[in-house]
Amino acid sequence: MPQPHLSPAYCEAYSRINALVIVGEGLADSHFRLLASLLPEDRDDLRWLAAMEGRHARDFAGCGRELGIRPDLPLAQRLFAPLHHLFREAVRTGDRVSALVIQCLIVESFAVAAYRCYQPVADAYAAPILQEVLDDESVHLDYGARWLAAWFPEVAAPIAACCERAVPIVLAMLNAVRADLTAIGIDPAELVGEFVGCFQAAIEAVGFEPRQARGLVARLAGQAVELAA
Ligand code: PL3
Ligand code: FE2
Ligand code: FE2
Repeated sequence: MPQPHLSPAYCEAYSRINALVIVGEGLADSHFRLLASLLPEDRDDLRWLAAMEGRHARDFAGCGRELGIRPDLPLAQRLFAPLHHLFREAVRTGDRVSALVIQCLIVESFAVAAYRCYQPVADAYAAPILQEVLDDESVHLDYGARWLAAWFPEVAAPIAACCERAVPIVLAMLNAVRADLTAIGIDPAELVGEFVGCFQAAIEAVGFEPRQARGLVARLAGQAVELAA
């Protein structure tokens, strides 16, 4: 049996996707540290979450090494830059709601969706790592959802405004790596569907009515489809 995981096309695509995951996890580490400075009352918890992200970055780097692949880190940094800048802007202006929405609701939903879609096609080394990481990501999502829910409905409008800016960025990132996702066995449309479902559930957990949540998410996802067309 040929080893589909090690064909040259697979390895090339994997070097870009693996880099995206390593950079995304590394940024999540730095974002939770910045959140710790923004929310001093939760500082220790947030530093703990940051340390989990640092571990994820190292574990995924190990997955690439295991396959003998060098991750394309500069490309991944370029792809993550717009989202990272939006997060930095929120921190700079002391906008705790936007910082939590970007990292805990949007980035973590992105991570959960990506890892769920990768699970069925993951190699034997990555599979157990993915399961552990998935459990951690739901803790990160939960932290943000609980914090925001405590301030709902006061924070409803700022949450929606932040989503308008940040969700299209994530969908554009996914679009930029469509071909690579397909090459490693992930259907990009399924990944977008998984992201939409996960993100909508997060928005509902914060306090939006299911109908409102569906409307917001459908509008943002629709814009991205137009963008791609
Ligand atoms: C939050 O803890 C980390 C955020 C990382 C987001 C990475 C998204 C990567 C998108 C496509 C990845 C497909 C899955 C491959 C897994 C090795
Ligand atoms: Fe993570
Ligand atoms: Fe996370």
